[in-house]
Amino acid sequence: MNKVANSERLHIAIVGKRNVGKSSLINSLLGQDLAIVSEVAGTTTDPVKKAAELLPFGPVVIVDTAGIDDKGELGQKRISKTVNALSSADFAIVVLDGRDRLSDKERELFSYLEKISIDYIIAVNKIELGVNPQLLEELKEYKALHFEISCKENIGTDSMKWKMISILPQEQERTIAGDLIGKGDVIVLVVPIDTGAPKGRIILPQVQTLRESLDEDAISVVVKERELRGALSHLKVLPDLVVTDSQAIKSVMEDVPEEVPLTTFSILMARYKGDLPLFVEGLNKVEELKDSNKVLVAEACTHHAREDDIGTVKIPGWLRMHTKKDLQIDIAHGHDFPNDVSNYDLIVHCGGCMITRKAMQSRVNQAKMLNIPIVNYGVLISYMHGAIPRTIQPFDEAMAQWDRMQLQPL
Ligand SMILES: Nc1nc2c(ncn2[C@@H]2O[C@H](COP(=O)(O)OP(=O)(O)OP(=O)(O)O)[C@@H](O)[C@H]2O)c(=O)[nH]1
Ligand code: SF4
Ligand SMILES: [Mg+2]
Repeated sequence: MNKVANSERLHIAIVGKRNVGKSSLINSLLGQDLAIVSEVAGTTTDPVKKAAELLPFGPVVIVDTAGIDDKGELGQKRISKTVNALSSADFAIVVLDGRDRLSDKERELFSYLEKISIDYIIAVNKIELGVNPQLLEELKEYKALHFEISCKENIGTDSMKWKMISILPQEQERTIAGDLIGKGDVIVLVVPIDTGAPKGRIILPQVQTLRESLDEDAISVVVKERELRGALSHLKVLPDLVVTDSQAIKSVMEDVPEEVPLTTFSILMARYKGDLPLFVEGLNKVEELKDSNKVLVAEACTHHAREDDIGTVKIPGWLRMHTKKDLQIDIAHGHDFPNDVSNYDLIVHCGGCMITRKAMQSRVNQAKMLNIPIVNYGVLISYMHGAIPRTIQPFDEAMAQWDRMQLQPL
């Protein structure tokens, strides 16, 4: 089975006013009737993600969205969900009705896409019913390529698809841990199977690290924390790298000899999707928190909310115990990341394994732009357990950041 995780696929959002043919375009691009099409304006109400093979490009997620001209209070909520979906997209197709002129909503949409640096193309649809020459004139103001198509009559959709594939952003090949691993290295992965572990499987960062270790022709040993000591004593050599779940860091640190590089899956994630030196810098703020300061604990999916209490209980508990301050702590799950985080003093974000790098980066950039310190669970948990700087030692930039700070290991 060749299944690429959704968070690793390029996300293409299809946006535009109601009834312009967004869902029809998805069906045309994928050559299948996947999205619901109807003449009723407002058929698509929530962003709908479809994992698909966009041939010959490869695996993508196509995000169908509600019209940007939806009306009323509910309409506003739908529009804000569309805007949210756009912030995690890598590319967008704006669909227009060829008979109309450009509306203010569509102009705002172009400005927004340019502001958040998302490349897009424009699909002028329904051309078999006619094309408004003024619309084509108005589109000349914009740099984005436009294509005149008809989803209904299958005109121009194929050539648009080919051109789009040639300009889709190519994600730089990134590794979660591959650059730390050499051929023949011995890599030990510590994977606790506790109440937080999903039934019958292991979580994405662990799978990705194991896969990259295999790709690098390393020798991979996977154990629970209780078996770690036994595994290390059976090995004839010291491991070249140990990676553990953050929550087991205290006992793992005691079991792994000082000279062995040790890090956590969540710190690997911080580097892979977020910004590890920035998260290390965020630890400064933990020491400066004052009574009634506001902290946002953000989880990118609802996994932990269901499976354990890391974000709701443990992180708030550790923060309050460590700072001895009366903190105001808000928790955001899934897509509920606030549009405006300007009134927070610190953001503590989860590893973000289930969202795209783009989505994680957009949250990190929001914090950066507003000068709000941000850490991730892995960096914070390691720090709280006295494992920083040890767990960031393999990463030069993060270590350089730590060395610039006045903090001491706890
Ligand atoms: N004539 C013509 N009709 C089209 C074309 N593409 C889509 N339609 C029709 O336009 C209507 C709306 O199509 P959808 O694909 O549901 O449009 P949408 O933008 O997803 O609409 P909402 O989800 O309601 O925002 C349907 O009746 C389609 O059959 C086209 O190229 N030509
Ligand atoms: S995205 Fe965040 S909350 Fe969801 S499983 Fe990954 S680390 Fe946990
Ligand atoms: Mg639709």
